[in-house]
Formats: sequence, structure tokens, C-alpha cells
Amino acid sequence: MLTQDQVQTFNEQGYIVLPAVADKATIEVMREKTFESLASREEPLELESSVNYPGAPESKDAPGGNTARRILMAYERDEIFRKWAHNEYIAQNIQQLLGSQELWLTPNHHNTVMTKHPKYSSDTLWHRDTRYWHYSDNRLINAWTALGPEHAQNGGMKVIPGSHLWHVDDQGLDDLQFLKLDYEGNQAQLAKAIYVELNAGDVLLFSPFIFHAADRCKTDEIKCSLVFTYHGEETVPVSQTKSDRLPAIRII
Ligand SMILES: O=C(O)CCC(=O)C(=O)O
Repeated sequence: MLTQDQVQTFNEQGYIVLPAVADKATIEVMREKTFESLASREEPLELESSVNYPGAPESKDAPGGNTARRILMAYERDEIFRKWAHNEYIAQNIQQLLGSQELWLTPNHHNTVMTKHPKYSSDTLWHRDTRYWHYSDNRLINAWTALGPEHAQNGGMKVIPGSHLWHVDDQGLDDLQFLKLDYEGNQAQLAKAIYVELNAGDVLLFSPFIFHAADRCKTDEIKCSLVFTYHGEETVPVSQTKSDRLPAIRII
């Protein structure tokens, strides 16, 4: 169980880190499966060249145009990822934070191994995950498991603590709902941004409403992170939206 302090931190800051949840052997198997998927190019993959983010190859035919950004459908892809999605410790902590009776995983959002490759990765600008999500309420939590160290140099996660509670002006967002970096009304929030440094096996729990971002990878090694999204029984996807494409999976 999380302490009251941890629950309060999550509620106020929009994230907490659970240190050393995955052991070395589990991380190794998850990394092996990740690299196997990268080598075999088993679909579905999201390519860097398809997102158009700063730093991404311009097209599939450009150098690095085939670089995978996300290995999609992680839950369906392999037993090791499925098992991790059901990890009891993580699930119970999320259930406690949500205050729900049940816990469900959506296969429709994240459900991915995020990979950041040297040379051909991109910058993800400041956003809320919920920009394209459709639910009855905002009580969802992402579990981001570091499959290796994550820090400023290799494209580790940046967050604006407390920004899940911030009301952003409509004019503060661009057409893709990324925070405008030159908008005066965003400056106080942007000044609070921090890197969340993670060790392999740490789990970052965060509200998909928190503004977060990540730079491209500037090291020689691929960074990998396994990400799943959970919600309780009262949070339901709006029908006929992307959030409702595949049925939720019961975890607790
Ligand atoms: O690793 C990154 O570039 C950030 C990923 C992210 O925030 C997302 O996919 O929502």
C-alpha cells in the first residue's frame, strides 16, 4: 500500500515514482522481447517518420525513416508484457490512487513499448495524453516502466508537477494541442518543468492530464519504456471513439 504522503503527492503533483518494481531478470526478458520485435518488425509499429515531431525523419524513405517510435499492442504481443500489465503491486497501488473497487486496462491507449533510438528519435512537445482520449471522467492513470535508465540525455520524461490541475487557456495550445512555448500565459507552468530520472525497473505512475514531454535520445543506446493505462469501474469510454475501439481488460 502507498502511504498517505505518497497518495497526497500523487494528488497534488500528478505523478509518483515507485522505485525498483521490476527485477533484473524480468527487465531482461522484457528488453529481449522488445529488441526481438524491433528486429522482426512485427506489426503494429508506429514509426518516427509518421509523427512529424521535431527531429523525426521526414519520410519513410529518408535516412532512419523506418525507425520505430512505439511497439504497439504490447498486451496482445507477448506473455511477458501481459504478465507485467497484471503486476499485482502496480495494480493495487493504482487502485488505491483511484479509490476504485475494480481496475481495468485499456488496450486503446499507450499499450506500448516506447523506444527512443540514437540519431533518429524525436522531441515530443508538452501535451496531455487526453488530447485525443474520450472518457466519462479524467480518472485514469498511466504506468510507465523504465526498461533501462531514463534521464535528460536519452529522452527521459519531463513533467510539469501539478499541471494536471491547471486550467490552460485555449490560446495556449497549438492546433495539435501542444503547449505553445512562446505564450505568456504558459510561462509560469513551463518554468516548473523537471526531468523524472528513472532507473531500470522503476515505475512512474502519472495522470494522463499532467503536461509532459520528452526530448530526442542523444546517447548511443536505445531507451525503452513499457506503458499501460488503467481506470476504475466508473470511468467509461465514450462510444464510437478511439477510446472505445477494443474492450477494456479486467485487472482487479
Ligand atoms: O517518450 C516520449 O517522447 C514521450 C511519449 C509521450 O509522452 C506519449 O507518447 O504520450
